[in-house]
Amino acid sequence: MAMTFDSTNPARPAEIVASMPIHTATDVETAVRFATAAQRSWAKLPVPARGEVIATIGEVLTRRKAELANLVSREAGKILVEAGGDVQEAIDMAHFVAGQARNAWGTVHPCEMPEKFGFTTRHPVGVVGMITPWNFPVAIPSWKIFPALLAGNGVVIKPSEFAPMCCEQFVAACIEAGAPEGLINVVHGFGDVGAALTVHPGVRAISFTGSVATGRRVASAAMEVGPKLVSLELGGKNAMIVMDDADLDLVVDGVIFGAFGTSGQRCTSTSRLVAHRAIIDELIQRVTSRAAQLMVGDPLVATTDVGPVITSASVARIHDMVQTAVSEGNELLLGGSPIAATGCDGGSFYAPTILSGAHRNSFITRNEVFGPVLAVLEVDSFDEAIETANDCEYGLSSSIYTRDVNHAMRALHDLDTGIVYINAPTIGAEIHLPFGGNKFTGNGYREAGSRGLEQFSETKSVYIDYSGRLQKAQIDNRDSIA
Ligand code: UN1
Repeated sequence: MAMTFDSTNPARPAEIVASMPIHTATDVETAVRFATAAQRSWAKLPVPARGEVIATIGEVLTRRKAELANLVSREAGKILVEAGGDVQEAIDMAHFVAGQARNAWGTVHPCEMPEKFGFTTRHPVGVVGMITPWNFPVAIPSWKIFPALLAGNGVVIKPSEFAPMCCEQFVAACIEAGAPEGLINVVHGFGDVGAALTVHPGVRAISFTGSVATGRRVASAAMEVGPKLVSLELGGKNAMIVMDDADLDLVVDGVIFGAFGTSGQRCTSTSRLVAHRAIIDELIQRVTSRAAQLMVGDPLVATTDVGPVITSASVARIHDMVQTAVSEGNELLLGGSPIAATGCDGGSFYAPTILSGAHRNSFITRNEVFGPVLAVLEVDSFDEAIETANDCEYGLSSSIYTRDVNHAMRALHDLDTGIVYINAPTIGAEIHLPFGGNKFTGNGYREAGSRGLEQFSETKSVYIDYSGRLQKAQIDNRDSIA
């Protein structure tokens, strides 16, 4: 009998959402064997035929959207509308990737020699290992699994132990839609299962989304036994700049959604509010009074604005970080403590929190909180705002609110992040644009969009010479060596 672990509802931890097996290295071995065998015939299917299976997965997800959203809400603690958005992202991704199946699969190039041309094409990498977080427990697996399947790969995925059932059900939908037996395998458990997957010689590529610390371990372990293709999607410390000409009504809506949506647990969450001195007092007053009205509570209740954070350990970590900020002299304007919610015994709730007086080197400015905590920084000018936003180890998302087109254009050029928003908060990326970031946020890959296939396929460059003679590039078409 396999050992098991429970995933629980973060709003009501007494409610067990699922009981899952704790897999072992032997189970990982079996999963890789299944994926390897299934991948061989899957890769023989024409790409549009693979795309049709993905399109059908989109239909199954659409039909099961409400049920899956309910599960996301119960297992990951997202309020229902956001849980629906999580599932919708996977549906959108299915449509997009299915469409890619009938799109260009490479590029054609003229050659420097006559009667010769070149083109590129994509090939599967084989079996892809995936390690995914709990905060987008349906969307993130879809960003990885659909392009990996389209590219002709087999999959072994290890979801977070905090939302294993969401992944299990997502994969069940893929199988219901016609993904072949053994092609997508889920392994459950803790860090050692992810580690076994990472170093398995049958796994050619590893796609990881999570913390910088774990990402570093995954990458070095994979390279130790590799080389392997390793793509990392790590943290963020995303800044929203508010200039003195901004539409403050729009800003307030944006900050509230960006900082406290998903209880601040998106890697794109707005966690630094970089505000111009001329408007900072009014902005702080308006954001604080709006945040004070947010309904924190059961994510299944339609009137709830902010659900729980994922675990009681998260509550403790967030609280510790807020206390460090306060001890450094940052002023606590709102929140700053764990709270209880009606009907949610033992739920892991943290009050929406706003700290002012932070500066560039403050603890709260430099460290990712992953909770409903916003730090406000004051700046005097556009240049200082950009420098402040960029003074950060991470480079995922950023935003600027301004009505000055020159400032907007300069900001989108100068902000050192993979995603930039103008007059919108730092969250809310759409799946047909590349997603990912600079600096410590990743290692250069992008997920989703046109680049989503890159991490799951090998590019092959092909030269066809129909001249009937040996043609030496760089030599025959030159008169001399000079
Ligand atoms: C994440 O936080 O890990 O852009 C992903 C967004 C979402 C995805 C976030 N579409 O906020």
